[in-house]
Amino acid sequence: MDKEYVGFATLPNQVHRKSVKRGFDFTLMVAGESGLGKSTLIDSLFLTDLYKERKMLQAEERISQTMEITKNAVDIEERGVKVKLTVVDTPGFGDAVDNTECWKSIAEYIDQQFEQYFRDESGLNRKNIQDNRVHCILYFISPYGHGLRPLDVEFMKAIHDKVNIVPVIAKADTLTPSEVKTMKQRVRDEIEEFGINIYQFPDCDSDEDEDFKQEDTALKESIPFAVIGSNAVISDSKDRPMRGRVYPWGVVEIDNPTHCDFVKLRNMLIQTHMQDLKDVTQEVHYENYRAQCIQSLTRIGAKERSSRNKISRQSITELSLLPLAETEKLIREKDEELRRMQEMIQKMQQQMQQNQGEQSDTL
Ligand SMILES: Nc1nc2c(ncn2[C@@H]2O[C@H](COP(=O)(O)OP(=O)(O)OP(=O)(O)O)[C@@H](O)[C@H]2O)c(=O)[nH]1
Ligand SMILES: [Mg+2]
Repeated sequence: MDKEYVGFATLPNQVHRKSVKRGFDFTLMVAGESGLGKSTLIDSLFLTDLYKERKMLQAEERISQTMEITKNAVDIEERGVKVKLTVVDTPGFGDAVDNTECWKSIAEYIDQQFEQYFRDESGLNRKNIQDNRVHCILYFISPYGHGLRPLDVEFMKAIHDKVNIVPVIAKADTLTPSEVKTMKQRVRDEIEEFGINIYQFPDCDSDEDEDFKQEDTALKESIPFAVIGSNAVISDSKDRPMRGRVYPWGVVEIDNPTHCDFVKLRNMLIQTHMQDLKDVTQEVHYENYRAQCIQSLTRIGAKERSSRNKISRQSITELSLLPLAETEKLIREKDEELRRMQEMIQKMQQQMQQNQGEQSDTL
């Protein structure tokens, strides 16, 4: 694999065209138990780009424990398509009895990005919005358990209405191929059993060619992706550098498709499914958020009118959506929008009457 760039050469033409003008914003987040290799994997997936200034690591370098939510962004341009890729790393859950705080801060982060987008969208500069919404979250599942742990279920359910969840089995090098297979099946069954909504890969068109269909089926059957991360660069038999893990009994190559699903995951994220992940974020997750927001605002608006501009601070805090000034601003903007629409309708009606008048004159 070419390590010099994150390849967009294979982006479908349609997506290509759509994105040329305004560029692409894509945000990927990782979450899961501490020590499962989240930081290592994103480093492996996007290292060259995320740490461009830094030289490629020659020897294994320790990645320290992630202590807070960290954002890393990189601008990529290929064949005229600009992509701003943001990777959000999060601290893993620990052994604490109550780990709710961990996933709360992640859920809050996702909501904050929606809130920001909602404000920008209602603002004056709506043409140049920077999209920081989280388009995909890789959820790391421990390879040491017998499937999902209660915390995994709790976490995924807490965020499954907000973001596209793509589950991955961490440190797949610690499992044999048949163990990986069993584990994948179990996780898939449990996801269904517990009613967790993970990202649904879209069906491929029936008129696609056979190769494409087969690839698509293989991709769907790989879920949850078994991944291996490494920040060590080793040499292969032809002395070419590659990422891998060295064991007394052999070498694990992370971008060898027979060793793990690393390449599948990478291609899925940055090539084949990036647009769909963005579409689902916009059409499902963000629309949900927006509908809730507008509903709450309408309620506040009604209250405001009925109490003659006296909004009680308490009612707003109860809804705890936006600061007071923001809320008022949004209500004003919505009122203004309504007024404009009414004006437009009036004008159209006038014009129609005029037209009718002219027609009957000519008859
Ligand atoms: N065997 C194996 N070890 C891995 C793999 N990925 C990472 N590790 C090792 O696991 C340890 C923890 O990796 P990190 O990437 O820091 O894990 P993390 O999930 O970011 O942990 P937190 O930041 O605490 O949430 C490191 O010693 C890594 O070298 C893997 O795929 N297989
Ligand atoms: Mg980490």
